[in-house]
Amino acid sequence: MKQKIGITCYPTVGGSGVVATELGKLLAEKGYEIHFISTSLPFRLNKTYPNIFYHEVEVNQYEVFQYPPYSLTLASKMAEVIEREELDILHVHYAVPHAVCALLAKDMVHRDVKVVTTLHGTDITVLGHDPSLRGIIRYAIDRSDKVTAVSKALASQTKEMLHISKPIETIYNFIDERVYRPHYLKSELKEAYEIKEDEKVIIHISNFRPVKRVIDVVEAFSVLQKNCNSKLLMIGDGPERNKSLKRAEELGIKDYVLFLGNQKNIVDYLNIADLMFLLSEKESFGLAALEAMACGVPVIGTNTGGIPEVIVDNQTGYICSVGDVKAAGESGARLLKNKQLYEAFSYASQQRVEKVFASSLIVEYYEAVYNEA
Ligand code: GMT
Repeated sequence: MKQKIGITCYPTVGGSGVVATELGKLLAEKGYEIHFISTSLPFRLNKTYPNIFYHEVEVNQYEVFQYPPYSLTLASKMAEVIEREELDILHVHYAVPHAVCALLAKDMVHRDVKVVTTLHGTDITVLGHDPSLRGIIRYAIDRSDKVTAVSKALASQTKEMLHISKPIETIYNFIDERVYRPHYLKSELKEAYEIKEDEKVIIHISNFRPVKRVIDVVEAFSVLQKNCNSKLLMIGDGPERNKSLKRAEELGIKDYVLFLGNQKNIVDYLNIADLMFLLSEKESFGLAALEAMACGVPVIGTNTGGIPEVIVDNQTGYICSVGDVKAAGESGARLLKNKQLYEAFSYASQQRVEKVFASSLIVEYYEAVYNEA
């Protein structure tokens, strides 16, 4: 019989929530019983599945607490669901607080549930530097039955930073290839945005946090734009949006940069794009790059975290140093102007997704982890 699996993630927009939800959906399609335990319905859970259940964690504010007790409420809900639904596995995304909550829940119940923790980055690359949290992150990793990380870079960084000897298995992000593929609706959507037929489309998709270096994206585009007739689509929203808009004004390229905010049908935008910029200073994997590559869009990325494990330099895109906007812009323009080279990169991008990041492969890796646990 297939295991019963509880999944906890941040259900709002974000790569980790996407990976957790898509994994739950694919496991459900393979016959597993899946129980999402989170504060709201994961946003990608957009279809009905008879074997997917959702257990809401209701975090209340009490006068006696200065802060709402999210972690305690979650641990308590996890314990309740483990016992009532007879879960075999709790797969939690993020070491803090989710793995800590899962370990607490495991301790509360009379059932040998196994805890599988997936590290997505921020818990290590940001929180791991905080001396007040290092101990609890190390505890969460050491006590989990199995730990996975979304890139080799993240796995080794975690081991080094936190002095962890426990094996951390790398399982890459994946995409649903039924959704992320070339659609060829280029001309209609381009027209809707008044992008001319011969103009190239550069795309950036992120949450506009400072680590994403969206100002670099605008600056790199400004270099590219000098050599190649093009427009930049900035998709997403976050703290650096206004600064990047201001930078576009300063550089005199405001009319060529379209800030579209958060969008649902990302695949449609990827299908009018010719090139993606992902110029982060920290990025444990870069799911947005993978989604672009699946649609045949080469990516220019930075030499940081897991990005070089996704983009093969000089084959599916280019890798440049963090902050080197000149190299990013110039290599982008060169690629877009060489039709033959561009087509080879586009094809190689799709091939790489099929061979290395296919959802069927990645789901099997997670199943093996569950069985080992
Ligand atoms: O990129 C973000 O800021 C969102 C973050 C998240 O928690 O969803 O994404 C992280 O997890 C994704 C899924 O594993 C990775 O593809 C992203 O690279 C990673 N983000 C960072 O490391 C900054």
